[in-house]
Amino acid sequence: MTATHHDVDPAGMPADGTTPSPIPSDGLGRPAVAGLVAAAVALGTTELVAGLLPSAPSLVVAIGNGVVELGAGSRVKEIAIALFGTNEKTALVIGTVVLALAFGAVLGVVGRRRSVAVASAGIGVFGLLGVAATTVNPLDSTAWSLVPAVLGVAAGVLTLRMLLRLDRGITGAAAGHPGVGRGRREFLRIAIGMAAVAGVIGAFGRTLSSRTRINDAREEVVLPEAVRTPAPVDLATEFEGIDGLSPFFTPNDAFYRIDTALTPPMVDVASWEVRIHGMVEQEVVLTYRDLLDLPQVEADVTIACVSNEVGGDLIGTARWQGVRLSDVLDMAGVDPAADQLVGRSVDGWTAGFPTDIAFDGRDCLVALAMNGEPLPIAHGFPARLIVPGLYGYVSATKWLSEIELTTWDAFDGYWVPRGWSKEGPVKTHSRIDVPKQGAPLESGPQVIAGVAWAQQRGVERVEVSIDDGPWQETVLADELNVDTWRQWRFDWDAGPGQHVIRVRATDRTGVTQSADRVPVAPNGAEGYHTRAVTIA
Ligand SMILES: Nc1nc2c(c(=O)[nH]1)N[C@H]1C(S)=C(S)[C@@H](COP(=O)(O)O)O[C@H]1N2
Ligand SMILES: [Mo]
Repeated sequence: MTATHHDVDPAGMPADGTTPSPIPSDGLGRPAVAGLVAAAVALGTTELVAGLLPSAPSLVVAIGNGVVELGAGSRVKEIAIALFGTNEKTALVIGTVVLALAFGAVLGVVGRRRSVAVASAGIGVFGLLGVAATTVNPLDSTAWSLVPAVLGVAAGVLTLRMLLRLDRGITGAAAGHPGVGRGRREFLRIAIGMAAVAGVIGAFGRTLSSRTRINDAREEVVLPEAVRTPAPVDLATEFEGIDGLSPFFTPNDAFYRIDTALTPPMVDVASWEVRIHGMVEQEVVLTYRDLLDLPQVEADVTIACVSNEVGGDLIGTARWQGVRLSDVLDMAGVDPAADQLVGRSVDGWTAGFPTDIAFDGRDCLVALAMNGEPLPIAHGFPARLIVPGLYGYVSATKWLSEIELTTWDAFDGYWVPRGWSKEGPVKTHSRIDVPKQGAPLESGPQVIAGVAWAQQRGVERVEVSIDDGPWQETVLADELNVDTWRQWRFDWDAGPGQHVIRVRATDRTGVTQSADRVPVAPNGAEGYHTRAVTIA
């Protein structure tokens, strides 16, 4: 076995186990690693606990802020900005973590050379420092900070003791003993494993707390008054009592969600902006505040997914509020040659549609609110596009970060190269909501009801056919506008036996939806929705 400097302790004593030494040690590397890992576990635990408890502040952030507030502040901040650009918050967090880990390494050595109790107390002091730092920011709860502090210190102390015990076992064994090599490898394995776990739980805790912060910011938004759409026609009470029929407005928590995001992007409105650029006279950058301060309009629009199967539920109606897309485009001055408008999200998803659509009078919005509340995070907070008449995949960019004016040929949105049509107008369609498929029913009067949509054209007529019989006209709820679906109902005198109900819609251009089944790709399903029911 070749001797390395690790085999000799700093006092120059050979650690061959034969020389009596008050502190047998083959170096301070492992104790330092033990302390560093213990500090990482302590920090990871505090961040996890702070993330899980909405009222518990992050001790790392609190210490970072505390350092800035206390005297040396401006200088620290200057250095941080010089080193990390304007993102001094991140710099403070990184700085605090690095210092804490270094302090942990020192404590590891202290624990090895002097006493574990002293080192444990050191970890405790660091926890107290974190608690003390929360008093600097009036928004941090010092009482709640005790929970992550106590649990973090406990986890750190346990880790330190465990790793130092392992180290003592290794150095206690005779050098050159085959068990020593194995012990060293095991120590490293455990130390690296624990550090990795600490990193993962810490990062997870940070994600959880940023989620809480962004939810809080969203809840604090005060929506400005919007120009009301004409008072909605009395949406026929005769449709309200139909059990199982889709309500005219889809509640936000029941609204379908489709996107490529694994978890919805968490956008911090304090730093978020949307940039209107490309083929424009001047680039325009708008903050969330700017958008809230622009004239607000409301529009009731049914949006649908191109992937909605016949009879599917990837469709919903909401009252959207926001800024007219044409208003923000006019601020930038669109080059007449820019015949494609591309929306890009904070996570890089894109959707493009003809620029003309934004100016043809339909209610295209940079939407900020959905059914009277700021956009839910899953539906695009802080802002998304809403374009009546187009499927979402070519238009409805959520978590909007850019509006780029370009040409039709210069760019294809996210789904286009993946086999979906470049243009995505919504097809005229209808769905049966009640009775449910296979529902056991009594013979006698039954209500058949559902929804039909033909955004931009309007629904003219909905018909049902029972058991391949003649098409019979249904009763339609009043039309709110051409961009929202219409509920329909049909009173049926049901006789016993098996029955098949079919539905079809005709739009105001006179086009009746096609009977031929086509799949959702490349531009939306076609075919009649049918329901099989059994009447007792
Ligand atoms: N950023 C982003 N926006 C997106 C998508 C996406 O994947 N990412 N999907 C689109 C699709 S395919 C549809 S159908 C609608 C769905 O909007 P919703 O989830 O609010 O119902 O969002 C659109 N906007
Ligand atoms: Mo979609």
